[in-house]
Amino acid sequence: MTTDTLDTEITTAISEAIEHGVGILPNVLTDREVREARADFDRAYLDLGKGPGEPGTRDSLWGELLLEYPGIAHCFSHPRIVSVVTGILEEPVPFLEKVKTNRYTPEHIGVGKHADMFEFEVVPAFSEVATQVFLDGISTGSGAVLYASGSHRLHFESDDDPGRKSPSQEEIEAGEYVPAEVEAGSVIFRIPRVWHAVDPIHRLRRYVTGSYAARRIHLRAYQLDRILGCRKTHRESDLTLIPAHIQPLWHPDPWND
Ligand SMILES: O=C(O)CCC(=O)C(=O)O
Repeated sequence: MTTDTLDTEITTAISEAIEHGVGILPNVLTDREVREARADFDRAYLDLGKGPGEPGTRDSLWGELLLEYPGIAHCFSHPRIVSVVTGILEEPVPFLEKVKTNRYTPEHIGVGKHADMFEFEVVPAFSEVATQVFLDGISTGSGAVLYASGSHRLHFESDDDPGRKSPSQEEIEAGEYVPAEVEAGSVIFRIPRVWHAVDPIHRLRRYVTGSYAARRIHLRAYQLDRILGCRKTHRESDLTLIPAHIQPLWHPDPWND
């Protein structure tokens, strides 16, 4: 594939995520990288006590222990993934707020319609994006991500509408949803507020997911506790334990003080 094609794929994923709330970057990982990531993923689930997976369950792992598995850590700093995140957030070095993996073991009912939020508050536009690096393909037959195009914008602060309230769960349920389907090794970029759901799952569904934030908006002192909670880590955490390729993304500047 030529450099021009790769650049076009990146700019397309950025503009799709901005317009629709979901953007796709196809075939980011090579077949070999997918195999390595799957092997590390399965090992992490056994090492960290999640077992081989019970039908009907979603098992998540998160925190810096995941970064000890190179096949998983690679999914957070892959240059093409970081390029798309940088473009969406307009942030030269995005802040990797949270690292996580999800495993759905079939048969699983999927996930109901919702938007990711702690409270029904409006937020600054494009201050966060979640990446989903899929290690198994998803399709309308099994585990597609369903989303309501453009719904993320209803949750953004607006100068024209200072008293804006975010939509209710009833409105989210009533949205019009379209499927996102990808092959293993491809990435979905999701603006957390976009309304989304997951189709019923009939095949193993594994992915590695990062939450990236715009430093200029999210790294205010009062949010550090939340970030530390997300990471299950400590302010004193030893940065040298974080792989060198992750460190620039991981380190919040205010901790330099
Ligand atoms: O598994 C997915 O694709 C999305 C899960 C989900 O809805 C969420 O984490 O908010």
